[in-house]
Amino acid sequence: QVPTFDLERAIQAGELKPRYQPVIDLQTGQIAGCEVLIRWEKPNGEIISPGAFIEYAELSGLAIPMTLSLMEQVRDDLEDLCARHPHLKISINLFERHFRDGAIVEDVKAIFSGTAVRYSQLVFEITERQPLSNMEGVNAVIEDLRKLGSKVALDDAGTGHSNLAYIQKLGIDIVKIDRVFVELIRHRNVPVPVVDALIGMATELNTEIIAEGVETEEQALYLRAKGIRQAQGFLFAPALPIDSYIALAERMN
Ligand code: G
Ligand code: G
Ligand code: MN
Ligand code: NA
Repeated sequence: QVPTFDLERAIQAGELKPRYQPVIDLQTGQIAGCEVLIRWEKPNGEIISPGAFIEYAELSGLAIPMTLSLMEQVRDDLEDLCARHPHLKISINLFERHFRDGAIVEDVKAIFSGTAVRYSQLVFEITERQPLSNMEGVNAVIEDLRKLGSKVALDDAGTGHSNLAYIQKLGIDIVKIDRVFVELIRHRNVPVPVVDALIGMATELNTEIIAEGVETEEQALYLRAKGIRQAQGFLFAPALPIDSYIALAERMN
């Protein structure tokens, strides 16, 4: 439903813009960082969610230029904040395409080297939703990103076909528990075995955990009681425009 030409033109015109969803430290209540989520802001004020064009971007080959443009904007938006708060992390979603076209590592260097955004502040998310075809490419990209000092997160964990061995082989630093599992938590004291199993898996692998889609206090309390430190979701904030994100990050740090 999105014509090629229009998405390509929109990238050039700077209509694809980053929003920033805060990631909260459940122990301290401070902001640990953010996830970058793209939005298409039309000149007429209409805002289109990525669900409508992300698959098209992947198929059309526009995933790479779109992510490049996004990373440049992220750098410009967050350089000052990162200089003041070097512990803040920035999480960027990658496409499957990035693991076939190894250029992502060179692009990251070209965009962020010599800026106040350190490589160690960057996290790259790989979704588990789609199968990763080229495992050699995936492993090489992950290795190179980690060599820079960045971290790699498995996004949408639990929705795909990953097992312990698969994730261990990838060399993942962070597991992001998908919101379909967090949604199952109704009360702080009522166990949800599938959530506990994912936490157990991440613990076994010695990775950090971020819970996604936290919408209620009960969910946050349940997760915190399980030792989970980081969470994002509408309970805290949706993906925010840059000015709101910076204001919040300054206030909560
Ligand atoms: O923000 P929202 O919930 O509408 O995002 C819908 C989907 O689009 C999510 O699965 C999210 O991971 C994906 N998405 C959002 N921004 C980006 C992006 O910049 N790159 C990639 N690859 N996926 C994104
Ligand atoms: O696949 P990924 O985890 O990158 O997707 C993040 C998506 O989830 C974004 O589209 C974001 O807008 C959405 N999202 C973020 N927080 C919540 C939440 O608390 N509830 C719901 N339903 N969606 C959320
Ligand atoms: Mn994500
Ligand atoms: Na997810």
